[in-house]
Amino acid sequence: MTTVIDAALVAEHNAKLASDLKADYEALGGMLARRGVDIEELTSLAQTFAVAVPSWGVGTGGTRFARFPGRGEPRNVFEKLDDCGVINQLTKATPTVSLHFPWDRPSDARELREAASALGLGFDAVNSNTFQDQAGQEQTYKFGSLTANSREVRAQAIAHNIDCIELGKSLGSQSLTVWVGDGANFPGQSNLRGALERYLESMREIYAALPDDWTVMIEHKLFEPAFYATTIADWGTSFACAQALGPKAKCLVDLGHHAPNTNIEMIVARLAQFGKLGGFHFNDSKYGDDDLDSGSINPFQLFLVFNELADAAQRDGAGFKPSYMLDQSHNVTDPVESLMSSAVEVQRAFVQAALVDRAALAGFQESNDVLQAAQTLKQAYRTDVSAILAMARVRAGGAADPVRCYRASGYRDRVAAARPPKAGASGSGIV
Ligand code: LRH
Ligand code: MN
Ligand code: MN
Repeated sequence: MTTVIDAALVAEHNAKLASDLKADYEALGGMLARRGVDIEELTSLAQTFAVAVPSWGVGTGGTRFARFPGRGEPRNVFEKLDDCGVINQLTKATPTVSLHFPWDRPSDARELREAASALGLGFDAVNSNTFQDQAGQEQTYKFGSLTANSREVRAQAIAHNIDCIELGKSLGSQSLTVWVGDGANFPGQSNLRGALERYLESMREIYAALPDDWTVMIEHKLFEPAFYATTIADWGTSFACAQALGPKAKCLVDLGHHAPNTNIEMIVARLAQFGKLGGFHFNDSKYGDDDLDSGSINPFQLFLVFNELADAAQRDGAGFKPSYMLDQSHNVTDPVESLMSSAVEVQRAFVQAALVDRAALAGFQESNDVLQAAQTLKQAYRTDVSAILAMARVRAGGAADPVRCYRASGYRDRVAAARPPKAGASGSGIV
């Protein structure tokens, strides 16, 4: 397996931080032991955590208004994989990549699969894209894709999704995520019920092309680019469609795709209860689909989501295994640094949720001791588990401090020299 940053440099970085880490780890271990918690168990648990990196996240994103290219941006899917390799090498928490087609369409799928495995990477869900016209395409998605009035447009969108499944199969992926921006900008523009009927009709054809061990994940989003009525706007619509399609259809929750203040953890609980929680796109937001780094705005919400996931895991056992993916895009930070930070923040929420004393919580709920129930969650959330995360990384060969190690490696300078800027690099900042 190739490493993209010199392993000796990572070892040197870890050696410098070793005594501080040991002291922090022992102090935390002592504190947790007084609560009856074994730090070693938590560290092993942290090592089981994995979240996929979105291929489109390693390029510099943009907004609907502007795009400011970053230094050393990857120019193709192989370079994107290299960046993903660095993220996993230093965090040891991102062993898979989620590809987006046609942005990442390889000319040779086997070559791509081999490049990934040389970096120790595999592939999570593949994403289709019918929210944007592609060069050489016959029909336009201006008025929708899977819900379009035109039979020809729908057929093209269905064929693209089936093509994504075929590509995904050859890459070892096992799920397809479908997000469509279809909807209306004005009242009266489309028949609201008719659009959903056409969506289901199209999705049935895509569903029929799924291998037995595959899942199709329906991603809802409140608005944008449709500003009046988005066809798959909410988890209720997503859930109803997943139910109508069958057991291989599930729902994907992108944290940025809800109205401000929506109780996302409750959506997670509902979907888990009814066996339809397929996966996540983790990110953070203040206003809308902001695609900011996980945990940067509302880390307590992220913790509460993981608290529901811990509850579902306890109830449903090993069968409960939603996909964890990041979905973010940046204009102002180095995407590798941002993705590493996000992966660590999601892992932090996972470990903090494992610290919740579930038996005590259930007892306080039973006796209606509201204050103590809330405090039980807060105690876990307030615990700084950074030393556990760092120890889990170091033991797995990652970096004690991924961002510091990355900066010391000079990776960005090296790729900036090797990857001269390319105008309008694809795969980021479109939505
Ligand atoms: C839509 C979305 C969806 C797309 C990605 C680029 O806003 O979250 O997941 O595939 O952004
Ligand atoms: Mn998303
Ligand atoms: Mn989004």
